[in-house]
Amino acid sequence: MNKYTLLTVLLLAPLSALHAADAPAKPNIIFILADDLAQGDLGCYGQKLIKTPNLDRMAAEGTRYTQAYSGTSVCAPSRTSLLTGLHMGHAPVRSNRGFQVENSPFGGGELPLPATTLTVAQLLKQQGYATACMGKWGMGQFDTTGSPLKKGFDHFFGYNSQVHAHSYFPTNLFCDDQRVELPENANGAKKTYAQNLIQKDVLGWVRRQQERPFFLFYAVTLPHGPCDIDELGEYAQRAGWTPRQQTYAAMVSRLDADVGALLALLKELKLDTSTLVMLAGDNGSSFNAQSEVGKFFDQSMGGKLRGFKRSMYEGGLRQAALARWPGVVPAGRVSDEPWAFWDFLPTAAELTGAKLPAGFQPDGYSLVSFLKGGSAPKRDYFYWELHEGTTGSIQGLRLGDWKAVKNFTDVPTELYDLSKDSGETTNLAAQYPELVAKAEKLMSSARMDNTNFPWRMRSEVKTAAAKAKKKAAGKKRAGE
Ligand SMILES: [Ca+2]
Repeated sequence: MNKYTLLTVLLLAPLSALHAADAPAKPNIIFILADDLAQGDLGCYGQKLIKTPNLDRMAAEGTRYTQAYSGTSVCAPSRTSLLTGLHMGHAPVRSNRGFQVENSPFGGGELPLPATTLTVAQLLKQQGYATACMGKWGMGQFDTTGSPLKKGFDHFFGYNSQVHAHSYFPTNLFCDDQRVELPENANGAKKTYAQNLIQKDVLGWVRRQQERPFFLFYAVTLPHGPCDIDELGEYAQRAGWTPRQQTYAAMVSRLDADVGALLALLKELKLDTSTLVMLAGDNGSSFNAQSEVGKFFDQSMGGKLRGFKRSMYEGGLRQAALARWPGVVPAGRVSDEPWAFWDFLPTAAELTGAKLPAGFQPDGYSLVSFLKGGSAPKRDYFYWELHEGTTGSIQGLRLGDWKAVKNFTDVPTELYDLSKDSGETTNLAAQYPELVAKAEKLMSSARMDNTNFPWRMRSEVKTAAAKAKKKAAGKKRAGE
């Protein structure tokens, strides 16, 4: 062995030893984000009709959280919060918003993350991690500052744009920033189910990560609409179920099976004791609790959670959330303590010894001690906002067990006691005006204005929507 070979061996030794050690200095980190999953969809949260054996086992082998909160109640801002450590008062993306670069070869996308916004992937890349995002991105096309490849990910596979992800049988996906053509799906043919390709890419990528610790952000599109799948499996036999109910159940069970295969791969590669795997929904269900899907699968969990996607009530914000890391995260623990997506970046920083840049203050707190079996970090409040075309601007704030919701309608700020009323049925605002005043003050001080997201009353949004509809109808008539 010459001195250069020896030097190479010495340099590589600590890296190759990482996977073999029981308590690695730099564990692998996987965050699986399921799109529009309702907390009650999983067997481990009480679901009786949809089978989720792998996720139920993941919960039994790890910890299940009953009060984990998303960044907000729709996709792009919720993901932004997860990746940036910022809550909605400071996040650069606060709604789903289309964004089109003129003459872009990639087509439309969403409002991009700014160049100056730090992501957890950038932080971990600086720590020597291999990084990948598979599934759905939605935070900037490849020719914008928000490209996943500019936000710390070495590799991307799937849908960049949320709108593109509204097809499960698309005619193309993206591998990094290169189009992967799927001509077999042209003209509405349903030959290749995108999730199958995405899952294959995930498993292949993990298998190739033998030299360095890795961070995988697996942003699964399941079970987001449209209800569509290649195989109904056992649900094809369910008498009395509607096609939509069969399909939705099959999509949740596919999510379960695909996560199961990933966990099995970690075991096969002897990586499961050196890998933290977290899973959560990105926002509440897409379905109203009284709908064909919401009611049939009891997504409100017997009225325990009010509201769904696009709402500031618990059903829009509280997620199914699991963590598994054998030997580190306690097995079989169920925690009712609250935490939120903006805690993920500080958690990853502590786990890997990453130093946050000077001047950067995340809104979240590290969950490392909590994950290991301790208490959740103490904090003054949780804060959410959202600016969607259908809802106008809305705000939510949790203060201890109190929850304030401000819908910017003619109904003033609502107040609920989550310790007795997780279903937010009884508005106690009139009885506790001092608490309402405190919550309103915090809703103001927790946030900074962002010119991309001006406040809009729900009534303004409705008037604008009605005008746009009238104009569109007029154009249609004129064209006929
Ligand atoms: Ca979503």
